[in-house]
Amino acid sequence: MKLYHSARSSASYRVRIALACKGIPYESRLLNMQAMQHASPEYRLVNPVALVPALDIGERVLGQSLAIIEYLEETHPEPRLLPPDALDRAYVRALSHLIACEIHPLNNLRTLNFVRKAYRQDEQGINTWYKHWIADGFSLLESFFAREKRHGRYCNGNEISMADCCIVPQVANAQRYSCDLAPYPTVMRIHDACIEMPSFIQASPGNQGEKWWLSPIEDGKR
Ligand SMILES: N[C@@H](CCC(=O)N[C@@H](CS)C(=O)NCC(=O)O)C(=O)O
Repeated sequence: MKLYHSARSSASYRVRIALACKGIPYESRLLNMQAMQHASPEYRLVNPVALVPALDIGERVLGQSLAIIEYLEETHPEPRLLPPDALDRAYVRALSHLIACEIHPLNNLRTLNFVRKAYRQDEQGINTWYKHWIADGFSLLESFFAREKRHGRYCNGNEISMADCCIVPQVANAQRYSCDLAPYPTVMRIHDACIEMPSFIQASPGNQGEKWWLSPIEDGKR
């Protein structure tokens, strides 16, 4: 398998955590998003929607981090990232979607670039936007935890799940923008417990190196 990803992309980080938790080996194809490599014609040959991550499994290239994690779960069931009980699974998926669908897109690169350009915002304006949507989304997460009462050391009791693969990268993004995370103690407690684990350390942005992907020819995409 080849994973096309970017070190600080939270959607990529989700998939790296899942791969590391399951101990699945892969070749890293690191894209430099600051250099807009994800939008290059070369990368569009790999993934026409110009987003990371993408997982090349040989006969197909898979996109969308949660779809990739669910694929990995079905093909490599142990250790599991989705619980055996249907209601628990719905809970884990709801939490994952809350992060991936309600929080992440509002602060994605192209969203921020659009706000910057179309509304003529400087870095201070972008920071205000970013912090607003993090505070809004993290409050939703705290309310969700408070109502469901299914969390323990991790999002779903004491077992790592797909929701943990989502919460840690989202916190990393918020920390990068110096958001105040003190009002979200449950989120932070779960985050702090997860990042001690070797699989989360292995998947972290700081451990991805800086060997950028350059050659679609080498990857057989031309
Ligand atoms: N829903 C997608 C989101 C993928 C995504 O938006 N990735 C970001 C990096 S975290 C990206 O490629 N952004 C490029 C852009 O916004 O132009 C997933 O979960 O894979």
